[in-house]
Amino acid sequence: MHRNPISEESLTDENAVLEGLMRKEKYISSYFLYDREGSRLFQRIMKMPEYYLYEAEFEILSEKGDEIRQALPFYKKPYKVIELGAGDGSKTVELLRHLMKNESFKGYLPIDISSEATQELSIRLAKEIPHLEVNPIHGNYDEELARLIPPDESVLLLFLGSNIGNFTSGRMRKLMKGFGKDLKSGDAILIGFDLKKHPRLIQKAYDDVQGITRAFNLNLLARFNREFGADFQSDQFDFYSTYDPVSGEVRSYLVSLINQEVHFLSAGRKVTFEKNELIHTETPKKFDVEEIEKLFLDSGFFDLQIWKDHNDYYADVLAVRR
Ligand code: AVJ
Repeated sequence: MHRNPISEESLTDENAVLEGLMRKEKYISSYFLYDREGSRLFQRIMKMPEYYLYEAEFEILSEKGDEIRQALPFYKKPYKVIELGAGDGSKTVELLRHLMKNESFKGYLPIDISSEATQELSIRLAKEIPHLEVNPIHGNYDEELARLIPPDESVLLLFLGSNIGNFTSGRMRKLMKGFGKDLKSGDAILIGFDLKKHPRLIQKAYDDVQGITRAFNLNLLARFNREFGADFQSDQFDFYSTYDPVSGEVRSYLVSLINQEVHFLSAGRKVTFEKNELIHTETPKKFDVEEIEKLFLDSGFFDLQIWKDHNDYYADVLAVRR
């Protein structure tokens, strides 16, 4: 069983969920969104026209991938690429293709909590970049990272897809400091950030008319029914998402439509919901460039280089560990 990276350390998954649902402001970690069904729904989200993030980062990695390669601080020293939360890696393939132009690029280690996603990725890579050495790891990145850093090779750490935006500011800082601790001096990190933009564009990306994002969030309840023997009735919950352009935070919720009790059979526990009570599920954050620079400099990284898509919707930022 993996540990939940967002909630209290060392709780089992079920206890972490229950702990969040017993709070005054109910909460489910976004970590639980990515079971098999959730990962499938997230792949559909990435293909929606409203979800601009995917295309924007795809554009950067395919069109600027060669500049990124040339900006790496490794010269001719051998290095490996470790990717956190790789998912199906369909954008990363674009960057890896550019990196293959140097013999010093020695291999790719994608880490993800979805084993289906990393499996799909291995198959794709075997076909598309047959000479690349790929070593997929199924697990939690905060546990795996330190273990995976090779002592005698440099590392390019990838944290793409704006995954960093789903951490609260305190945890984001901790995470960045953790990267700084795990990486060696001279290693590099490339992080994808979604940028602040017209609020309506962001609102639509996280509350699509087709209802795929809604299904993605409601899948949490179905998952708990499947895995923990809970008895959530999905049709008694709604989905609501809102964007605050000042803080840059999207906040997504499930809303209880009635007064109701939900039982977690295996744990023998009960959770009560009042009509209109919320469960907070996600807080994807949008950044401005000043905030991004501060985040890196405060966590021991320097030599920042920023690439954006042609709309200025999204940024991939490269930095070197001091
Ligand atoms: C996978 C966390 C980057 O925040 O954009 C997409 C998840 N949630 N639509 C994001 C998500 C709703 C996504 N991340």
